[in-house]
Amino acid sequence: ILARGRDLCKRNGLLILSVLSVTVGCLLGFFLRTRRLSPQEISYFQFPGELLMRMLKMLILPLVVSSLMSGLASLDPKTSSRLGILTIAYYLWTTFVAVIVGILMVSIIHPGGAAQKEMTEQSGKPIMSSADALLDLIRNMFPANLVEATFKQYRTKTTPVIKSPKMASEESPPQQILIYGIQEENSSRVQNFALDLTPPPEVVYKSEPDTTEGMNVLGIVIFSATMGIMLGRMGDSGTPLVSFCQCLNESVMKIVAVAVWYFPFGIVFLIAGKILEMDDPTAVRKKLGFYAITVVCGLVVHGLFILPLLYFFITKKNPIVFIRGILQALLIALATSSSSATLPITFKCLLENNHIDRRIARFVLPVGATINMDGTALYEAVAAIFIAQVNNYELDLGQIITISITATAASIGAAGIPQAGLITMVIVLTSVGLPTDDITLIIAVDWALDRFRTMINVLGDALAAGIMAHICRKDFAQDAGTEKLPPCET
Ligand code: DAS
Repeated sequence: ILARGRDLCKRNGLLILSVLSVTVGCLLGFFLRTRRLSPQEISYFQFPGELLMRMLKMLILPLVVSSLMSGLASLDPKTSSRLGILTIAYYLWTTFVAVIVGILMVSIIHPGGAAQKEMTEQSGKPIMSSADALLDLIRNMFPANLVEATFKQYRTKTTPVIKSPKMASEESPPQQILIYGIQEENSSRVQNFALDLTPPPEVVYKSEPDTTEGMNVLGIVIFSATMGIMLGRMGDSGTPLVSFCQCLNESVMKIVAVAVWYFPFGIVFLIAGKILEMDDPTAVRKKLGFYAITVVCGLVVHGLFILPLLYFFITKKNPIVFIRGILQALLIALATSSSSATLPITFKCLLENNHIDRRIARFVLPVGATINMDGTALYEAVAAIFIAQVNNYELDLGQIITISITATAASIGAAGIPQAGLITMVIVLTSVGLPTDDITLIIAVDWALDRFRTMINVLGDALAAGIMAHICRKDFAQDAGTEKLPPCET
């Protein structure tokens, strides 16, 4: 028994540690809430968790660029275009299915009834038109400066864009919904908008710019994928750069193998620190209980039934074994609520536990972490219809179809960072004329639901890699594991 126990710990030590760290983090967080720590003490307590997030973010740029460029370059043009078309088609299809699941769930459970509010008047005007918001998403796919757009500390200025009149009343000061936008120097254009809701008055009038960390990996993916395909066509003359990317990718994965032993420690403080910050759970339970249940039910149906069944029918393999292999990545997704930050671990799990061909993983995962967000798409559809229900606003079939399309598009444009889905939700709401400031209704539980939808996002990417590896297995059989460059294409 000792030998078996030792073997189990050796094989799954990290996974066991991570499960324990999530549990300890939750217990510690709720215990410390009773101690009423000061904001300063909370910020010190959150430091180890902040280090974990920074370690993961530090690895994303080199990992995504090296994976895509070396992965695509080592595929012959026919295989890379076939893999690309199949992957994108699969991603769009599963994202749309997720939206349909969400719409069905929210229509059946009808959580908006419990949170009904008197419909006084159409509150607040849309923060920005859906056309502007969609243009902003497309604009961000082509950042002027790739590295800056990916990891710059966004200098933001508080830009009071909307006062929600229904909240302003005599006894309470006018609250504001602010758009923390990226204002380019000397221009009024708000780019890469993010929502920050009703901070206490003293924050609203803070003069110096606030800073929020941002990440827009989409630009990297487009650049790296294009470069990878170009390199693949250059044959031997592209060897130096491809070899550099292969070495870079290997070294990043070795850093991950070392850093990953810090993660359980960081997860404890990341989760506990978040619990210390959250609103009073009882205050949100009655209004948002059914809403949270609807989202979780939708995520479970899509993530634990539809996606695994799709994997089983296509590959004829046991999805449970596959999912067990990526449990570590799912836990990191739960702890960080960032699918981009989880990417290094998703790679590690797929290559080491599920033995997916690295050339498949190097393409499918980075693209998936940026444009394939089933959990987010489902969530945005549910949230939009929930807000319509709360406002007693009857959506017709055309609006439901609009929601399913815009939720799919918004999830593609959402970055793999915490609460990105809340930000792009503006597009879905404005596309059907719903009041955008009603996002305040769901903000209280968004940080928790974000973790679960991020898990489904990561699960969807990983299963996609497994499915693509099965579909393209013949293309890779002859030179499995090697990464020789295809002959130069004249
Ligand atoms: N947290 C996002 C992610 O990393 C998902 C979301 O915000 O909806 O996938």
